[in-house]
This record gives sequence, structure tokens and C-alpha cells, in this order.
Amino acid sequence: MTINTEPTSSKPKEHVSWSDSYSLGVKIVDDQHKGLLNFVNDLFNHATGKEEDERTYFKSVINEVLQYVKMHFTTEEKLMTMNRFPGYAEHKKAHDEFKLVVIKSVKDFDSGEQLVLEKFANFLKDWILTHIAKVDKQYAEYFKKSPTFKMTEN
Ligand code: FEA
Repeated sequence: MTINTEPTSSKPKEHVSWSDSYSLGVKIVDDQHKGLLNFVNDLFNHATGKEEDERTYFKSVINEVLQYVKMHFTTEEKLMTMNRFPGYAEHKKAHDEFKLVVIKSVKDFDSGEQLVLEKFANFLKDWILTHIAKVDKQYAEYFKKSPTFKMTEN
């Protein structure tokens, strides 16, 4: 028999960890993507299966999550327009649709739809990781090849 000597501390578990394969080579964007995954990990860590507790937590953080998502999308959209990325319109559409889906979910939970925090966290995780790998990657490739890539207006 082996004795588990792992400390049973309440250290938050990392359900989704950053991998260098997610890096797009634009520091501000990578940092914000890490920030998004931190929110996802926090959501997973509060998924207790007790709906009342999950609702209380959800209500306390969801606005912050939404503001962070909006701030992140604005950062990317500025970089794309500043650098004349041809896929901007399509990318912005994906951002706008995602924001609407999240806002609708929040409204549905508010009006009594069952909240399963783990399910919601999984939805965010999957959307974010897929979007980074398939959509954000497109502007990153474009920026890498652009001889005039710039991070600021001037
Ligand atoms: Fe185009 Fe970035 O947005 N990653 N997320 N979510």
C-alpha cells in the first residue's frame, strides 16, 4: 500500500494550464489569454455541484469576466485594424457572437435556468482554446510576416 503524502492543502487546482503552443508571439495578447484561462480555472475551482453556492460565486465574478473578455477583444481588434489585417471583419464577428452568447447565458441563469458551473467553465475553456488555435492564430501569422507590424498608433 502506498501512502499519499501529497499535502491536502486547498491550493487551487489548475484545470487548464497555459502551454507555449498557445503563444501567438504578441506579449500583450499572450498575457491576456493567460488571464482568461485564470478566470476559467477559478470557475472550475468553484464548481462544487451545489447550485446555490455556484450561483453566488457566478454572480460575484461574471461581470468581471465579461469586462475582461471585452477588454481583450478590444486589444486584438485595435491591433488588427492598426495593422490592416484582412480577416478583421470576420474575426470581429466571432468576438461579437461570443459576447452575445455569454450575455444570453447570464440572462438565462438570472431568470432561473439551471446553472452548472462546470458546464459553463467547459464551454468557455473550449471556446477560448479553439478560438486561439484557429482564429487568433491567423492574425498572428499575418503579423509575423508583416514588415510594418506595429503595436501602437504611431
Ligand atoms: Fe480573438 Fe483571443 O480573441 N482569445 N480569446 N478568447
